[in-house]
Amino acid sequence: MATLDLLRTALIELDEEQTLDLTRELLDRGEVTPSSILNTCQQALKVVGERYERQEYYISGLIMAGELFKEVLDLVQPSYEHDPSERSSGTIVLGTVATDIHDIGKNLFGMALKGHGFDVIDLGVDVAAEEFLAEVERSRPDVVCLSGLILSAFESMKKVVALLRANEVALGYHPPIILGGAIIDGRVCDYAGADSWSTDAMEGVRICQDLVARAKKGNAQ
Ligand code: B12
Repeated sequence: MATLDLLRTALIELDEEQTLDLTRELLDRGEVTPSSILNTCQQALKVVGERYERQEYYISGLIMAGELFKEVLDLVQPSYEHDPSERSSGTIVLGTVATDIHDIGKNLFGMALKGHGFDVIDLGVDVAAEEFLAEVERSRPDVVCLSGLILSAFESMKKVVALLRANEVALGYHPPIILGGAIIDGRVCDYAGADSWSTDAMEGVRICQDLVARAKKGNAQ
């Protein structure tokens, strides 16, 4: 019988057939939530990353793990869809910062935001600070979300924050900026000068909801 533990092992071992069969079975049985399936896969990818670091897996292992996660995401996605007739929770500009091409976590976070009623403008990967600024000028989002998984992303995040902050007067408001991605923590957040951070998509959604609620309260006063 399928369990989250078996799914974790199948993904760590890069066994495509097992991973997809177990995901389908878990979804069909409905005893675990779609989020717990994705959390399990996120943990498995962390282990794949550690094996890559120890040179037990090559780059092909990272690629395979990434592709497998995307296939799992395709199976899980329908459970996340939002009723388009509901009012928007706010607008988010999202992107993976310059020099970084990791997008699985960004896409997953984007999907979770949409599932909670946010309009998401996804700028893609390897996004320059200037592109973030241009989009913020255009769409005036409630929150700007930066994703990054490699060390060079820290510098890119810092650049985005500095550029947006330097243009606040012209923009006429202070767009909150939050960071996310496997290797982000409080120190990176402080270094970049961002407002908040998370390594968990659902917590990221809650942070966006809080920021939007706070801004609304501020405007009402
Ligand atoms: C898959 C993978 C790849 C794939 C990416 C495929 C793709 N389309 O994304 C490929 C093979 C392309 C790749 C390439 C590289 N990778 Co890579 N990769 C990984 C791996 C195994 C998994 C990443 C992943 O998708 N995780 C699953 C997702 C769901 O997790 P997540 O991204 O953290 O996202 C979650 C949260 O963080 C959050 N979230 C994400 N974004 C945001 C944003 C906001 C605002 C918020 C609030 C939340 C949020 O939501 C998600 C769900 O909860 C990680 C290992 C790891 N620990 O993560 C290494 C890892 C990130 N890679 C690493 C490296 C070194 C590389 C390469 C440099 C390898 C090389 N020699 O070429 C290149 C870099 C290329 C580049 N310029 O970007 C290192 C980085 C180490 C470091 N300190 O810099 C890691 C940590 C592996 C390791 N332990 O060594 N990689």
